[in-house]
Order: sequence, then C-alpha cells, then structure tokens
Amino acid sequence: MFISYSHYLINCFILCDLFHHKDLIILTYMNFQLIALFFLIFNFSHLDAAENWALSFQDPATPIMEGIINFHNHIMTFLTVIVVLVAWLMYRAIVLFDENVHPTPIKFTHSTPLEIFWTVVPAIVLLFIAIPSFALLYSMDELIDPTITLKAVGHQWYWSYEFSDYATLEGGESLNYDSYMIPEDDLTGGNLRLLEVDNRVVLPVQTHIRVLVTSADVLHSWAVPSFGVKVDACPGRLNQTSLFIKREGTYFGQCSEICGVNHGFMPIVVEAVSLNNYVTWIANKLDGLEI
Ligand SMILES: [Cu+2]
Repeated sequence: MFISYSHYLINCFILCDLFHHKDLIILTYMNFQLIALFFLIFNFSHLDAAENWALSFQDPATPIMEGIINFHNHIMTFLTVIVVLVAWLMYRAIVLFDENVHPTPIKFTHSTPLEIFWTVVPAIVLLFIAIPSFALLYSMDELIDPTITLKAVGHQWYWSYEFSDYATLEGGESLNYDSYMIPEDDLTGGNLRLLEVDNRVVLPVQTHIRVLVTSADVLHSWAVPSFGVKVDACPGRLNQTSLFIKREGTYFGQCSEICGVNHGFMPIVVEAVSLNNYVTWIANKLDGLEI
C-alpha cells in the first residue's frame, strides 16, 4: 500500500514540476502528510485477517504468498486480453452476420490458416501460464532445512499444537496445548470476532519452519491466507508444508474443511515474533511444564 502510494506521490511531483506549479507541489506535500497521518492513526499498513467486504488477497507475509499473488496477476493479464478479444469477436460476429447488414452471406466452412492460428496461439498462451505455475507449485512443496517443527492437530472443534523439538515430558509427550476460539461474550477490546483464540501459536520470523498437519477425528484444514498455506488435516496421516515468515505480526486463519457444526468456530492465530522473543516464549512455556 505504501509502495503504491509513494509511486502516486512521485507521479504527482513529476506532474507538478512539469507544469511549474509551486502551489501544487505544496498542496501535494500536505496531501501526503494527511494521508500518512491517516495510515498512522488507523494502522492500515497490513491486512492479516479476514475483513468485511474484502476484495482480493490479504497481504502476503511469506515468499510463497507473494508468489501466489504475482502468479494471480500474471494470469489476470491473459484473462483480461482474452475476455476483451472474445467480447470484441462476438460483437463483430453479431453485427456482421445481421441479415440487414449482410443479406448474402459468404458460404465457406473451413479456413486452414484460421484453424492453425486458433490452435497455436492458445497453446502458446497455455505454455506461458503453465511454466510459472509449475515453478510455483514445486516451490510450495519445497522444504529447506527446517529449524523448527510445528505440529497442528485438528479436533472437533479446536486446534491443538505440538512443539516437539524441545525437551519431552515423561512418557515421551512434548510441549503441547489446545487453542480454542474465544466466544463472543468474552471478547475484549480489539479482539476479532470468530477469529481470536485463547492460546495463539508463536513462531519466529526469518526462520525456515516445517508444519505438520493432522487430525484426531474428521477432516479439517489448517489455512492462513497471509502465509499462502492451506493444508488438509486427515486422520491417520501427516501432511507437511513449510513456512518462512518475513515480517512480525499476528496472522488469522480458519479451518477450511467443513468438519461439523462448529466448523466456523475453530480459528487459527499465529503470532510471528523475533527469534529472541520466540526463545523467551518457549522457555516460559517449558518452565510452566516443570520438565
Ligand atoms: Cu475443522
């Protein structure tokens, strides 16, 4: 958002400079100050949770989500050109084939050059879509030397999380806790309805993380839009995905597989913090367990 705004601002300055309007430069500058203040007050810098009437994607926090958004924009280019072309062709066909305009039609039925053209061009278009699509698909599946493993287990109807990299309790149980949605009556100021949980997941930024997803009962799906992650949780199976969170923040997601009556009430909240804060958090959690 800030990047696009700075582009707008630079364009304004260039335009003002072109027309030698000093007053306009001052006005534009004031305009910028006001909008900057607006962003500062309302903190619109990033969109990491679902929002009413939201259009398009939430802001990306991982390279994967950035890739998904770029790929979406790439495809939209082709889509726009094709929609315009087909609409224009249909309009031309409707107008030209009108019997008032063209009372005696030409009666040819085949055109080899046309056949070649409308076979080869779509094939090339498909190639331009397929190549970046495969690159993205394979990079989403890639797991680069993960430092931390988080295990998310779906239940009817809450999530539980396990951090199994650290000391284990007697009986081989590792650090784990349940994460329930906070009901509407218990929400405090600033909490998001149907999205806030009692125990958040805390993960470090700038770290390669492996997420293992499974379920204890029926199918669920662990999905966080800003991470570009949506992994099915299947009972008896471990599904795997990777995370590399680029910026600190609180990210909201929801179960994305219809799993029963409370399917809409098992949200996911991930708090991405600096590595130091993460280590402190883990140490406190382990202290609490008295291992
Ligand atoms: Cu579920």
